[in-house]
Amino acid sequence: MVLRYVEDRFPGDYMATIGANFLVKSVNLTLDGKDVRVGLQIWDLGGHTRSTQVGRVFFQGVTGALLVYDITRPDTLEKIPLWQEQLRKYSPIATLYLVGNKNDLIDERQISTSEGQKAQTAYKVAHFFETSAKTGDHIQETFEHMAISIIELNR
Ligand SMILES: Nc1nc2c(ncn2[C@@H]2O[C@H](COP(=O)(O)OP(=O)(O)OP(=O)(O)O)[C@@H](O)[C@H]2O)c(=O)[nH]1
Ligand SMILES: [Mg+2]
Repeated sequence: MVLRYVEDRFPGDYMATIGANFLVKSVNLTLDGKDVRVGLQIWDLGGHTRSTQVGRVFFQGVTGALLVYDITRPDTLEKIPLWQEQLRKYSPIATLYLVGNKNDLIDERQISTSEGQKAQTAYKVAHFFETSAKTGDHIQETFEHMAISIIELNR
């Protein structure tokens, strides 16, 4: 998702994120009808980061987070509360998004949109999106919705 958003590419082969990657992007956003230029600092955490000693370093000072699950794999949705717990502990003010990714995999879908929304309510996450890093569906919308929410909440 981050590569699709920042570099507009989708490498087909799986490369597990070791530790974390840090990316930056400058974007023009519209706030109160005015165009503003905003610098985004994005940490992409590997799936193993949560349970490590250094994990805490990445969670501190976070202003917003996308909690991403795979709509074809229920186990990934089940792990969301564990990530949430870390974020609430170290960054209580972070604006959270529940994101169901891979919505291009229509035949393999195991979590419906309404089940995703139910999880959003159950987990008390502020926002919900479904995306595809492969097709680009709702990628820009999700990141920029978060950027605008963060700015609005922190001014
Ligand atoms: N069809 C489809 N495949 C995707 C999509 N997003 C990611 N993938 C594939 O799913 C696999 C895992 O994607 P990653 O983005 O590396 O997953 P990750 O959550 O960063 O994994 P870790 O870094 O190990 O935590 C890769 O093979 C991707 O090509 C998507 O939207 N649609
Ligand atoms: Mg990764």
